Amino acid sequence: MQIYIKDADQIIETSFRETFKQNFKARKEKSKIENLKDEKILRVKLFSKLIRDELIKIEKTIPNLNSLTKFEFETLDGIYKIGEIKKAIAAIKNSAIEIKKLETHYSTKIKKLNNIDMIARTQREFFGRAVSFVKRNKKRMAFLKEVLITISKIPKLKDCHTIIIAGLPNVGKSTILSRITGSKPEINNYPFTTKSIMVGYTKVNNEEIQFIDTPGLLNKDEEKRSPIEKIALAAIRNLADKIIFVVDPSLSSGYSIEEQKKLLKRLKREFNGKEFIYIINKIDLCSKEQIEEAKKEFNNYILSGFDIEKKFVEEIRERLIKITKKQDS
Ligand SMILES: Nc1nc2c(ncn2[C@@H]2O[C@H](COP(=O)(O)OP(=O)(O)OP(=O)(O)O)[C@@H](O)[C@H]2O)c(=O)[nH]1
Ligand SMILES: [Mg+2]
Repeated sequence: MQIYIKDADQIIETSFRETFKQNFKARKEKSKIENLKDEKILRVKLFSKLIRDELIKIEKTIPNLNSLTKFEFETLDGIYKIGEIKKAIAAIKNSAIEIKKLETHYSTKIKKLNNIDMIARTQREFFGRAVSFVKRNKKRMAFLKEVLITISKIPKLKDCHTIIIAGLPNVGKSTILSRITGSKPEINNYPFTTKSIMVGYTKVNNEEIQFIDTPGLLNKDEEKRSPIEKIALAAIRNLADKIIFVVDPSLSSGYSIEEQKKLLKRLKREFNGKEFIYIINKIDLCSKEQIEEAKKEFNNYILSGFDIEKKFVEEIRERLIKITKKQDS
């Protein structure tokens, strides 16, 4: 997406430059004053068109707000309020209409004049009024530019069955994502504020399931999250149907079961009422005792590890089939 939106001063400056660059050919059969009027009107029309084109371009650059995904809509609404964005676009569009009206009014006026000074003054008056319409939109243009930049940073999430992959760092979340989504998963790395969101897809029963790995975001304390991170999470919460919680009992990630349970407790609060699927990962690295302890803590678990990858994928797919069936009924 092209983010380039000119600001008000740039629009005014380039429109003036283009307007006066244009050559005007005087016609021999016309009087000096008639030629002068033609020239002034030509430049009024050109300036009006250049400015209106720029204003309309702003509206065209903003994606259609009615065709945003639920995730994009919620994220934008949370930060700016969709109503405010619509108002800004409408005001800019309206200014373009008003400038067109001014163009007609001043062209007609110039045509009727017979005094050189008056003709020049009337043209100047048009420029002044058109410029003031652009200047009036200065804040709105800056606002829409910011909205556009935010839109470009929102990961392209779909409105389909969505599962969040959560767990402490290094427990194997990304590995689980690629195990589930196949050998060549469509895994995208979106820069999202300071962190990134990874998205992968798989199909069961012809239905697409979207997996979101949100490294760092979920493990952060609420108060340490930036406003945009909070909004992103609110939107993800809204999209998520289930949460896969990855547990690593092997201690190789550097976290004890107790610490992992603490995160789970917080996520249960945060994703209140959502179903959790527990994956006990890295069992190839675990002692029997570690596996037994984890099994007791996390009911309805699925085991995962380098030595049982095929079995894991079969089990998780069975679970996913149940999920899609449940949601469709
Ligand atoms: N032995 C073993 N190692 C695993 C398994 N799954 C993942 N790992 C390793 O654990 C390390 C971390 O895996 P990742 O998938 O990157 O973990 P993550 O949770 O996505 O990590 P962050 O993105 O940093 O939070 C990597 O070196 C993986 O190869 C497993 O089942 N067995
Ligand atoms: Mg990862």
